[in-house]
Amino acid sequence: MKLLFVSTSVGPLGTGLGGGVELTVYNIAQQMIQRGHQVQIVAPAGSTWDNLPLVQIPGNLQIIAQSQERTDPIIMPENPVLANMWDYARQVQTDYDLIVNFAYDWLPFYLTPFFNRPIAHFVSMGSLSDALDQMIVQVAKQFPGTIGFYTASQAITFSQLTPPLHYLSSGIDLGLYQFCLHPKQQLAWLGRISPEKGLEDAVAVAQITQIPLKIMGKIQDELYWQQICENYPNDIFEYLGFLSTNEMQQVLGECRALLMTPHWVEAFGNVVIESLACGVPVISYRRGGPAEIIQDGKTGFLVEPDSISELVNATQRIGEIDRHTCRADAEAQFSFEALGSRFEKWFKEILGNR
Ligand code: HBI
Repeated sequence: MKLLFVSTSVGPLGTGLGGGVELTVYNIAQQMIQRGHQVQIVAPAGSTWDNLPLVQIPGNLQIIAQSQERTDPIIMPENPVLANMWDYARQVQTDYDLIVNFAYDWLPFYLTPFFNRPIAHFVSMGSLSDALDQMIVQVAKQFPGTIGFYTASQAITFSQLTPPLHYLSSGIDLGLYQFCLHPKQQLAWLGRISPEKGLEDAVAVAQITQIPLKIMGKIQDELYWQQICENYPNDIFEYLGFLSTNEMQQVLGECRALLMTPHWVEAFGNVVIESLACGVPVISYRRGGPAEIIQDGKTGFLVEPDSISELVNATQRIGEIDRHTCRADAEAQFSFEALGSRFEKWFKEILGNR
């Protein structure tokens, strides 16, 4: 298949601003190439991936959807990179069999009927915007089978979606993650530093348990980060920055647990399977994707959403979890190959229905 991937519009690839969907685009592109398909990725200028075929498009980034209100109208900046990426896709569409959209934005869904090539839409978050929800529902109805999600708990946040819906889960290149059996006395928190990720809850757990917290990820909301630094003594947490996968997994593997504190319905939680791949159990609120990935009591603990005291209790019980079970679970369910097979099957189904 000749595949054109059109990336998220909120950050160049490789900067961490695109969050989990960056890892998803990277992994699927690699998997499709390994399976003999042709892939071209269209992404905002400034993307740093040098080992994948990238077309870099200039323009102003989209506002991140999770910072807007559900009833907000669709907002487009002047010289929008989103529109510029899709104008490029329009120009080259006849060179490809299938276009794959990874942007969580209104425009690609609206443009779908104007293209003469099928578009597969991978939806990377739960419902956030009435205007976008309506467009997703419309495309699901007009082009059945072309909408994919990470998980069922993410998909049910959109009402009246016409089946068939595809749940692709996620997957990682397990060879990049080393299993670590003997951790240090420290906890990890991983992800975009933005209010919906609930970092302050993990810092509170570190403060109560007096176990140091290693924080890794892109600071997306400076003000939010400043508030955390002001509210908590910084001897209990250390911010290590947005690290490469290799550097990140070295720190993560030495932690007793990863704390997942989503204040929203996390669509999946790639950081959960990265943690399991290192043998690190995950403690998370029972909400969204992580609740479908973590096996409570086996590969981590699921607790009452927003209950810091239950996070603390689970942290104190973490020795009950066998770290080998965590790694084995990542291998069984979230391997690179399993991910590639799911996406390849979805793409072929869309082309087969043409
Ligand atoms: N917001 N408007 C918009 N467009 C995106 O593509 C987008 C976003 N917010 C977050 C995001 N993408 C990714 O970080 C998540 O999909 C993982």
